[in-house]
Amino acid sequence: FLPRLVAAMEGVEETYIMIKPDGVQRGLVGEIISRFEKKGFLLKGLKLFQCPKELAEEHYKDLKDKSFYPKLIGYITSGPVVCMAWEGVGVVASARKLIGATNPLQAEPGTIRGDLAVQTGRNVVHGSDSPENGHREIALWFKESELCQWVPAQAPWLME
Ligand code: IDP
Ligand code: MG
Repeated sequence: FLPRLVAAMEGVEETYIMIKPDGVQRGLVGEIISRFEKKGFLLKGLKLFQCPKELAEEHYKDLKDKSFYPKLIGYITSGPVVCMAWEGVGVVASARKLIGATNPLQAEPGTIRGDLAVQTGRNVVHGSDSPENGHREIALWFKESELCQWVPAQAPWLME
């Protein structure tokens, strides 16, 4: 199985997924992790973390001119978040589909935001928007030593 598995790794991407403080406070951690796990992506990093203000500002630096930016930084630093690094072929766009539209009222039923949230300012989860940002954000939120390279036992049953 292993040579075929390595061949299947062509086009592999990584994405940074974060359960925001509302998701943690509302007890949705297991539910949200479970959706990515069941889909079949590979979990490479996972931690509960109190985000410092400087890190939140760096993560959301592209939004610093938006009117909601101060509230966004307050929201993300208001309590612990769950940081995750997920790997897989096409994982960036697929994770964004699992998450759903930014405004939960416009997110499709079946998506995380569509099922579990009502407001843009409390939309429970973050997902990187491009493979480049996936790399950038994982490097921003994780130390190299916090990431595991491993092959799950179920790998040959997920990828041919
Ligand atoms: P995304 O999380 O779906 O990629 P972005 O446009 O990158 O959406 O915005 C980042 C985050 O900023 C959103 O997930 C949401 O928490 C917050 N945000 C975006 N637009 C608004 C808004 O109009 N009001 C309040 N918060 C917002
Ligand atoms: Mg975004």
